[in-house]
Amino acid sequence: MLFIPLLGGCEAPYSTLSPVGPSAQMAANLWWGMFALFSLVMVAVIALWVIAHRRDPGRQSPDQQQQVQQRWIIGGGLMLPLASIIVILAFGIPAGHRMLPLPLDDGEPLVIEVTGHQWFFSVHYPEHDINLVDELHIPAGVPIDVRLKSADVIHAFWVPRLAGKVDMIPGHTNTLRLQADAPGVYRGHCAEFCGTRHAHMQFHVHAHSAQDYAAWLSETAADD
Ligand SMILES: [Cu+2]
Repeated sequence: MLFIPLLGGCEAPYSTLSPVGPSAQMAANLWWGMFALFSLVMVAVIALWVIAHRRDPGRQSPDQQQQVQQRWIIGGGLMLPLASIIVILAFGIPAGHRMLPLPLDDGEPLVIEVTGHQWFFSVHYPEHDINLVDELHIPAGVPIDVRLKSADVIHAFWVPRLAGKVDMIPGHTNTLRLQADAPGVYRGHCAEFCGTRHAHMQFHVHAHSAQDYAAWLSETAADD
């Protein structure tokens, strides 16, 4: 109950709990699953604490007392955390796997290169030779591979409503598979402290319908 007022903040533009893409949806599902599981554990622990306080200890021999203690250590201290971790991994590992830039059943994903700088993102469309700063334009409903690089220090590329965050490492390229299910403007931010202006290192992802994207592409390519 205590959490309900806090969840009101989850509609914000940076909220991972209002996902608009498949991999963000998986992360949100995992979050809700973990929230439910840990809420259940917390309620059970509080209930046991209340029962333990009210219970009449009765007359137990020291041997019996030790047996009860051992049972609780094995059950609550070993079996319960182990079972919780196994359940989370059983859902978490397949979810993480599906977020990888795996080969598609048909066709190739659109590739966009994004390079982190202190303190902006330069965006390059290799197929169309389009260059942008702090904004990406993508077609909605199709997978995009964002190739992430850095020109100086470590940054991280994160559009919370579309996908997980991935580091941008100097001398190395990481690929993030990203998809917006609906047209809209989605906010992104550098998610790795990279210097004094890190807090201002923001960008926007504009997701267009197929028609609008084609129009944007021909207009922007002509301007360049
Ligand atoms: Cu940063």
